[in-house]
Amino acid sequence: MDEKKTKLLAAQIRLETLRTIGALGFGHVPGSMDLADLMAVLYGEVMHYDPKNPRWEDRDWFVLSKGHAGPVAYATFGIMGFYPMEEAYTLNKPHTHFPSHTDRLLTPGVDLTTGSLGLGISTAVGAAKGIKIDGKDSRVYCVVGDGEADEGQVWEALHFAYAHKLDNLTVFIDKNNYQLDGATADILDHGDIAKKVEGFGLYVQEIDGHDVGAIYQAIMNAQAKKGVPSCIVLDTIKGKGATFAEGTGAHSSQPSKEQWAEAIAASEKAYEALKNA
Ligand SMILES: Cc1ncc(C[n+]2csc(CCOP(=O)(O)OP(=O)(O)O)c2C)c(N)n1
Ligand SMILES: [Mg+2]
Repeated sequence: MDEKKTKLLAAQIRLETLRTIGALGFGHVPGSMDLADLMAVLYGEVMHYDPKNPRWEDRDWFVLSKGHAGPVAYATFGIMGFYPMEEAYTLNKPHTHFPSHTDRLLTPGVDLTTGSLGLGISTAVGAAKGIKIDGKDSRVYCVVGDGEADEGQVWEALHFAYAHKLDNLTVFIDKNNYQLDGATADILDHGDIAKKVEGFGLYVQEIDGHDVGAIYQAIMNAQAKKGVPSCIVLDTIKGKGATFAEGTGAHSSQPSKEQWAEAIAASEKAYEALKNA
């Protein structure tokens, strides 16, 4: 894996995520920004896809079960050439193809519709099973939020994935320790979520979700594991790379014009610094 290139891509994804949500002025900045490193590894290094043919039959699938992070997917797809990046700056405006939550009928690159928490992983498991039935080699990558994991159907999906030996499925849990109303530990404590998933029979790894090298290695380990689905728990910082959100635990953001300008300028600077390094 080209670590320098991947870090640069992650910085570009963060910048375009901010520009996309910034064009509207408010939205799910924190839960989008913390996935930029994962998206850079997946779309820059790991996944097989064709931006000119998003429904290519042999593609790998990506399911953003925490669908409110749609903007980080739109930024990634725009950068990778699914559509001109500027199109995503119509986020959530009338007649847009970029709703705040991902919709497979509206946006090229979105494989399954999500937004109602718990739904995405259930359909991702179905996709992984379907791919097996069709005898294909494609893989399914699905991102679940740690708050989302309060939903019972997340655990039903894991149960099914284990029982059907879906080793073409990798589930990422974005463990940023916050959900809509506050800290996950205060709302409905999971305890050690990695151990919990392990108890369902999956092959589980827990890593720094902002370390692109570690993410890549964990995905390679997951791919090498035969007969069981995998889960990678990503330790992340909600809002990573957004000056007004990082470290606040906030779920959505409506910063002032000045705060937007400051955040985008800081993100541009971070991107340029990596580009010139
Ligand atoms: C079934 C369902 N219930 C409630 C919501 C409203 N909602 C949207 S995001 C969210 C919190 C999700 O927390 P988490 O999964 O930890 O997301 P992240 O921290 O990654 O943003 C809630 C309750 C929803 N989208 N779907
Ligand atoms: Mg969370």
